[in-house]
Amino acid sequence: MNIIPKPLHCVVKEHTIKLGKATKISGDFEQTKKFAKDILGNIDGGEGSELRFLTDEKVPHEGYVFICDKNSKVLTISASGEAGAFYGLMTLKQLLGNDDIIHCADIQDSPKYAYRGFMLDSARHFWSVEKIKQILDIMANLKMNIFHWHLTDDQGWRAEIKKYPLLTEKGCIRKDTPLSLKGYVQKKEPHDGVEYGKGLFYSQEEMKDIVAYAKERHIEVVPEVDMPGHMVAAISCYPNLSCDEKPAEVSNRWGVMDNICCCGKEDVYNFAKDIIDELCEIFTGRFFHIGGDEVPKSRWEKCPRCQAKIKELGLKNENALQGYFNNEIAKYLKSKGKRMIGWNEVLDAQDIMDNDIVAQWWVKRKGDKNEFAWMEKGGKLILSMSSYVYMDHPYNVRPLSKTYSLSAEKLGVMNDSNIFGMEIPQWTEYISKEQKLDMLTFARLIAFAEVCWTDSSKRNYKDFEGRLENMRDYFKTIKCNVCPQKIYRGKVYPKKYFTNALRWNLWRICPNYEFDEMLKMQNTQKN
Ligand code: TNX
Repeated sequence: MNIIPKPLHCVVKEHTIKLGKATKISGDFEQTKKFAKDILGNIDGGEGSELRFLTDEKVPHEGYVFICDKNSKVLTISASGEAGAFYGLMTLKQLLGNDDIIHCADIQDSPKYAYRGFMLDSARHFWSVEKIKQILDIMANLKMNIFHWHLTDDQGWRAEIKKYPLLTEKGCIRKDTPLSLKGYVQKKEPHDGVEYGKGLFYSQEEMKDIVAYAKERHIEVVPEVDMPGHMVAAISCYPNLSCDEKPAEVSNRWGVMDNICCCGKEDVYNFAKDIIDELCEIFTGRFFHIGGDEVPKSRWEKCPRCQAKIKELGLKNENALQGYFNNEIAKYLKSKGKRMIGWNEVLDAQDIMDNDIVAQWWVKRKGDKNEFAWMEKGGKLILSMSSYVYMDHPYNVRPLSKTYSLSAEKLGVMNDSNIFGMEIPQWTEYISKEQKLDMLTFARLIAFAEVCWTDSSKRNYKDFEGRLENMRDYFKTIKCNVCPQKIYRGKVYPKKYFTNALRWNLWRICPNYEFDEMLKMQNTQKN
């Protein structure tokens, strides 16, 4: 059966049912029935058939039971809630494909993980509201339910904050954009020489629109404001946020910046809380992501205010100061009914940290001691291991099969009870065009949807790839353009003497090489 993610149990039947405009849509789940009408409304015929939605409390949350009755031409989708009914409908949509007849199957389905996320970096490059809605449609089709929105970074601030208008007047603009990391260490990497970002931010109305659009599709939007590091864009507008208070420019370099917020200053805590106040009015979900990754402490070590704060609070060191900052923000978020998420570096101060924080595990460090200690205490993790899932890296280094092979066990986690779920991030340093975004996002998003929905014991890469190829045209109709098989298999520059180290280096000096290869392939196909 051409269904992705692969359902838990599926028994294929011999018979078919013809559905269409004339199909009677009956039963519960009003919101899902509206979507069903839209889907079937595009197809002629279907007389005498019925699509029936039923409430069944026994079906697990987000799960559904799908039954095709041969004689009565009734297709029943049962679920305990609207999300499950919607996912049953998404399965039906895939079974229809670009056809109007479905080959019947009895399906019982529910997800492995409750948190199935995709992250988009809108800070390095901006993506239109329309493009984001298109991605949300595709996510819904793949039964994914978290859209993590990376809205701020050193190279651009993209969320309108009424109290701090400079953030989107000045903080969204950088002088130019690096083209690669060639000569990076000597600070000589090439730039495009073109100013980027004027007016490229989301108004509060636009963000509300995205949240509502996602919600209708059972997707929760998790905003991220990366703090106290990755804050150069904000510091360039309000230099008093930094330790030395010196004027700064929105960064036009990639990587980790040592100019971070000064956690010895009340101003910084108040600024963070003001931002949270405005964004919590817009993002109505359960979570708020505060980043917390890549926070070099060199400035804090020399900053009299940071040192005074460490002394005053009796903290062990600079890591503990970040832990204190995290706790203050977590407490504030909790008072607003939100749970804080941070990248796994926040675990460096776990001895003093609120246990309710969720850590997103993207990078391996110090033998993973901190992450395992956190789980032992009952702390929750989201799995986003860069070596498996990062989408911005070339397939040549990380073929699709590698992403598909991810599981908690692979990371040494034998007890799943502290795994909140999984998320796949798309960072956009080198992605400025929608065509490249599609190429690097969709094949992996489709594979990943199966990784977080279907238990690893039921997954098989070859079988998955077969379904992906069978469904290529279907995905195209929902604007999900999957890159060529040769690309996602990582077969560009596959020569034996190309070690992985060489493949990385090639990407560092020429991050477009795989994309260029794809364009060439497409052009020769046309000829
Ligand atoms: C690391 S993942 C980062 C990002 C970069 C990404 C590039 C994480 C929490 N930090 O700032 O964009 O690598 O792959």
